[in-house]
Order: sequence, then C-alpha cells, then structure tokens
Amino acid sequence: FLSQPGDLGIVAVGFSGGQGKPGVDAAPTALIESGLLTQLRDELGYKLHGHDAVHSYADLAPAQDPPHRGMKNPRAVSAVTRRIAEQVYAQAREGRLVLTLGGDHSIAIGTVAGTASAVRERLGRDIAVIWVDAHADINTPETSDSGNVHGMPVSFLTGLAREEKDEFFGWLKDEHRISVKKLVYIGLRDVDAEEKKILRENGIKAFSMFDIDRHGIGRVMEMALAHIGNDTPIHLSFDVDALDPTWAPSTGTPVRGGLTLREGDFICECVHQTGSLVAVDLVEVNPSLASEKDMGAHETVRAGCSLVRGSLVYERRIVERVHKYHWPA
Ligand code: B3U
Ligand code: MN
Ligand code: MN
Repeated sequence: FLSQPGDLGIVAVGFSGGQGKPGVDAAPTALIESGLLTQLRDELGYKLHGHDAVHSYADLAPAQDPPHRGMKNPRAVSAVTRRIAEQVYAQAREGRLVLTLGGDHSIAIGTVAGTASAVRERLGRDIAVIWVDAHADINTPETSDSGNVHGMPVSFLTGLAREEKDEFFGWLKDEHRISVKKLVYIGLRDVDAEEKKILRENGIKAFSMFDIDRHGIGRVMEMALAHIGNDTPIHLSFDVDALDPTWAPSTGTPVRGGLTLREGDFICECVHQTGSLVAVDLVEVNPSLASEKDMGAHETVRAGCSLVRGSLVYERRIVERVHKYHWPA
C-alpha cells in the first residue's frame, strides 16, 4: 500500500479548541523548531510532504459557538476535524505514512477518520487504532463532565456518539468510523466511571498501568498486537500524557504514575516493527504549561520527538551505532 517506504505526509495542526488551555496549538512549531522534521528527513531518510505549513484553521472559526449537547466549541472542533480528515485522507490516499502533530486530542476525530476512509478506499480494509493515553477519551457528550471534546474523540469515531447535523460532526460517515473491536488502549489510569462502563459494555481491549506493571510492557505489546491481528493497518494515536509527568510535565492534564519514556518509545518501536503502521498522531504537548526554569516544556518536546522517531524507525539504536563507528555502507 505504501507507495515508497520513505514517503511521509505531515499534517501540523495548531489547534486547541477541544479543551480549555491555550498553548497546545503551539506544539507543532515547537516540535519542528527542535529539529524533528529535519531529523526525519536527513537522518531517517524520509521524503516529506505537506511539511511547509502549520495549520491554524483560522478561516474555519465560527462567528459564535455556544455549547451543543454540553460540548464546548462544537462547531469549531467539528469544522477543523473535518478539514484534518481531508488533509490526512489526501496524504494517505497517495500511499504515504501520515504523521500528524497536534494540537489537543480532539484532532484525532479528523486523523482517524482520514486514515480509515483512505485505507478502506485503497485496500478495502478496516484499520486498527492503538490509543496510548492516561485517559480513555471515550465520553459521549452526555457522559462528559467537562464538555471538552478532547475527552470524546473515540466515542465519535466508534459511532457510540452520533450527530445528524454536519456542523456538529454529522459529516462523520461509516467510512470514517472504526470498530470497537479494532481499538486497543495502552497506559490508562484516569478513566471516568461512565467511561469504564462504556469500555466494559463494549468489550473494548484496554491495558492500564496496572496491566503494564503486572505483565511488563513487552508482554502487553504482544497481547495488544495479537488482539489487532497480523496484517491489519494500524493508526497509532499517542497522547503525550500517557507518559509520566517526570518525562512529559508540559501537558494539559498530567496524571502521575505513567509510562517511562523508554516504555513509550518501546510501544512506538513495536508498532513500527509490525510494518503495518499507516498513521501516527502526537498530541497534547503544551509548551506553555511547565515552568521555564525546570525545562519542563523543553523536556516534553524532546520526549515527543523521541516517540515520533521511535514510531518511524525501531532500528535506531543500531543505526546510531552505524553512524558512530562509520560503518561502511
Ligand atoms: N475524562 C475527562 C478528562 C480528560 C480526558 N482527556 C483528558 N482529560 N486529557 C474528560 O474531560 O472527558
Ligand atoms: Mn487523549
Ligand atoms: Mn490524555
């Protein structure tokens, strides 16, 4: 399906409307300025597409955006994710791996919708989604206490939440949706009571921090990938708050007791190693939240870069050694 192994579509999403804290919209620029895309191009050898722009979607801002079914900024989030779906679809349709830099996690409504529809069209296959997060993000508008859409993307993507009107996610059609059976969570530790009920009632596969402590991340990845099954296109949606705040303090809703950076990298490397990866999201890096003095924002951006690199080249330690000793080509 991938036209050339080295083609990488980039969608840089400067959007924060799925939650209340400004600053997460500045993440793509911070990640790019720290050298992420240069590394992907010059060190990992990817041919980049769509990397010239960081999108703000200012043209889509509605004049007024009062709540609908309790959702905050519903028109803006719907319009922006609809555009993102088109952008991701356009890249994926060319057979490119797609990297989306968020932005808050509401943007995954667009990224997963775009990947799911492109892969269906090109391969006639359903994608699987690996959602790495401290949170389940599967509230419906009715179960959400916060009204923040970044806590709801999975319910819209699976069809557990539905809307008629285009301006409120009604543009999401069957071709954009994923099955609850092809969804796996890793890293959960802050799940609302109503969300737990949704996970249970729908038999959704979830590996919490408890499971990771109990089995180790190696076994958890084996089980997660076994659940998805071989030869299934995978969309990896990585919320940086899955990492422990030690490694990623600069994020909107940090939760202690999370993944080490190495465990996060390992997840990405395992997914890369399957050869089935079709899209990666990195979301919820917010460079403005941690204090400058303790370098928290810098560390979080660095962690995000590490995760993305891990998802795009699992052999990096060997590759580094090759460079180090000038191994002949
Ligand atoms: N479950 C809560 C909290 C939350 C979800 N995602 C994040 N926070 N980052 C909610 O608002 O739905
Ligand atoms: Mn999330
Ligand atoms: Mn989260």
